[in-house]
Amino acid sequence: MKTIHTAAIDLGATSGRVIAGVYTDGKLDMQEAHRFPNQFHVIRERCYWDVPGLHTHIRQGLLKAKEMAPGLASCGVDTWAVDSVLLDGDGRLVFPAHAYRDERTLPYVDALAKGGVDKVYEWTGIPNQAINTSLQLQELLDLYPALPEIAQRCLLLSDYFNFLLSGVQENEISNASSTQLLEVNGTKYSRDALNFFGIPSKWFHGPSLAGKLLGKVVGIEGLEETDVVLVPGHDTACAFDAMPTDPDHTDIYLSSGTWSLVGFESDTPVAGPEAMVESVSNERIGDGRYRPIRNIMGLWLLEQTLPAFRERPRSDEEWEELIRAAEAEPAPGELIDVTDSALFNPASMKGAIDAQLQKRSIKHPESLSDYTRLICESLGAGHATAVKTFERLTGKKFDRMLIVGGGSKNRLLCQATANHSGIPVVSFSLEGTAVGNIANQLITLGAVKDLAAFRARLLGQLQKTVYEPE
Ligand code: LRH
Repeated sequence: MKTIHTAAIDLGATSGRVIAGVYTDGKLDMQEAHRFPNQFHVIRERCYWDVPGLHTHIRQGLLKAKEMAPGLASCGVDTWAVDSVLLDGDGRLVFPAHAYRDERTLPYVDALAKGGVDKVYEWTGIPNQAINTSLQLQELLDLYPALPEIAQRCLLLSDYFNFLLSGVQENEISNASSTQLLEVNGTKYSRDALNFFGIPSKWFHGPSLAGKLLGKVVGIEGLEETDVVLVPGHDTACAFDAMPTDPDHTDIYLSSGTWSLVGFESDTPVAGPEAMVESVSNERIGDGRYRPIRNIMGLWLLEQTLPAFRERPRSDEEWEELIRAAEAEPAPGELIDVTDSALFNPASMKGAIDAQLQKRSIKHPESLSDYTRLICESLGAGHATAVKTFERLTGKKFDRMLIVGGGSKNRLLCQATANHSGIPVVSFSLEGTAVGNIANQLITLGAVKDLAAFRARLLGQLQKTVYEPE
């Protein structure tokens, strides 16, 4: 059978990578072509992404992937959700890209909570969150009333990198659904939501379903024959596509990284006032179906606590040591409330955690292993609450939780999740986002029939660890 070479360009908020996929005889091998750190930069209290830097890394990564496999058939881009760029009529950037942790949207969250939130949820199925594209654009439009004359198009970051690679401007549906501007009962942008936020409808087109060829790579010498595939632009959509779900089970999924995204696949949204109160986000799969999720703060809490400790781990061995020490700590009696907005982007995460505990008259931990135990245990409880909420709202019963992403390698987190939720947790130690990205390329190229076929093959190939509730 023919070997097919693809490259997943997978950008996360704290690191990016270009992964080369080698697909032969139904078996997928993945090799890292390029990995680089990513972070937002703060200039005069505003948070921005280094978009030109990311573009340079994408080009370098693709060239390395091409060196590894001269017959590179295709590439695809996925990124974190919600952040966007505005382009003028020539495709030129109107603003640097703002990052979603910028507090500029907080007054807009309050304003929406005071008026309109129910309507907006009814139209879009997306809850009121500071990160939403809707509020980010509303803030810019308030500051710059002439913006609609200058900006002709809004692309989420995955769409923008697709444009740089292929010359084609498309809004892809999975990332479009994170904007709070897509209608929940259809696949078009919601006129009501666009009008409500005062956002020009010309800024968004389509959106397109994932799974189409955008064209050949332009502007990178040597890649003229490589196709750019429109994969699900949202990294979480790709991660969920990679879940090697067993059709005999009723599985709930957790994509565990900077964020913990707990949810499942569905033909219908989880809508209504109760879903709104529970912050259910009706995001979309690349094929237009639903992926109701709850967005929990995730390992960001631990990543941001580390800098407060000189002994923070810097290698795999040191991480292993830290997790072992944290496992040996007694289970904490009281947990952190992981939904506390004070943990969203504090100057010091340790300080913010301590302040939360102090408010509740709880003594804060001392050592890094204590904090690690507390954070993992609290996240486990957060994951369990999300499972129970979905069971209550849908009448479903989930038998197992499948985990992919960085957190799937964290035994403490997986065990805490199993203990709190009372169901087995199955960890695949998988770079889910890159796998899902490549799966979508293979399906679009016609090498794999569909997602079900891909998952069945992947399942046969993977090692899994099962954490039973204790
Ligand atoms: C994870 C993620 C998540 C979003 C957040 C902005 O990377 O895409 O699904 O909610 O970033």
